Amino acid sequence: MERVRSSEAGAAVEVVAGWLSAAKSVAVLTGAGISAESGIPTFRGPGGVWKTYRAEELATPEGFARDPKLVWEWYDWRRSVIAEAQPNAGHRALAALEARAERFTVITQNVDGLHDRARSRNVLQVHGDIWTLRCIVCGRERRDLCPRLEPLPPYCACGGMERPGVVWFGESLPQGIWEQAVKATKAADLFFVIGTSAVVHPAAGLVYMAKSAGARVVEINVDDTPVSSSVDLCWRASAAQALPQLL
Ligand code: BV8
Ligand code: ZN
Repeated sequence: MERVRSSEAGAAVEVVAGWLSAAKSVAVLTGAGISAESGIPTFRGPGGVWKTYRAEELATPEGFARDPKLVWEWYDWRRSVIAEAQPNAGHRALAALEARAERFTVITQNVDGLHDRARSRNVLQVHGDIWTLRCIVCGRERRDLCPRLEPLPPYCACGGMERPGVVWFGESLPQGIWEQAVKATKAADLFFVIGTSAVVHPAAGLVYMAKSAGARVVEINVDDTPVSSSVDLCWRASAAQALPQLL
């Protein structure tokens, strides 16, 4: 297992570019780190959003039931930050790399929609979408791109309160999307895990699934993570610096 540090980034580019040209099907798991260079704070890093808030209060059904207004204030703030953000060179490089393999799937834990805005064509949002609102009474979903919702919490035409269309802790992932993510992971001969602390399951489990299905696994992260010791190549670099080098 090769551990390439950013100082030997040249070596990483050569090796990964070689694996990419030989790959028929590529799957990529991304986390908040790929959006960091778009100005969107990560969850667990220095200055991460979980620092100012506690995850269990905000990203759980119990937290929402207890204080829907507080949870909505947090999501409304995040929506306003994301509305100002642009896809960065990392998102754009991933979209461009799609043409390099017969099958190329982006599996993202991010709810910011930046992969779609960067024109990636095959994106699986396994933790939902921050722009989607879902009524807790009638279940109707709608996309609302207005970064400052009025009133908070928002209400559905049926009178029911709406929640963010994201997956909270203790909630299962959207069935169909998760199945597609597993299928793409098992079929991949090259798997990237980019900008995730790999502590949230079942998403983080895709890395081990790819490995045991025989894929080569490349981690692109500025830091060590629990999967770093299991991947074939650790590329210690930011996503916006590393990915464009593969083009
Ligand atoms: C479920 C909501 C059950 C959306 C989120 C014990 C063991 C295993 C699992 C569990 C356990 N106890 C509880 C669980 C289950 C739990 C879980 O995993 N908990 C963890 C914390 C222990 N999981 C769940 O509850 C999941 N559901 O299991 O359901 C079930 C099953 C069947 C039927 C019914 C129920 C649901 C998980 C989804 C939770 N929702 N958020 C939102 O508001 O965004 S999770 C939250 O963390 C975000 O969604 C985010 O996507 C996710 C992961 O965070 P990351 O993306 O990795 O971001 P982070 O800040 O952590 O890391 C950033 C990384 O980037 C760092 O490594 C950093 O070094 C790097 N970086 C920074 N800058 C850069 C960079 N890398 C590259 N370039 C840079 N420039
Ligand atoms: Zn409704």
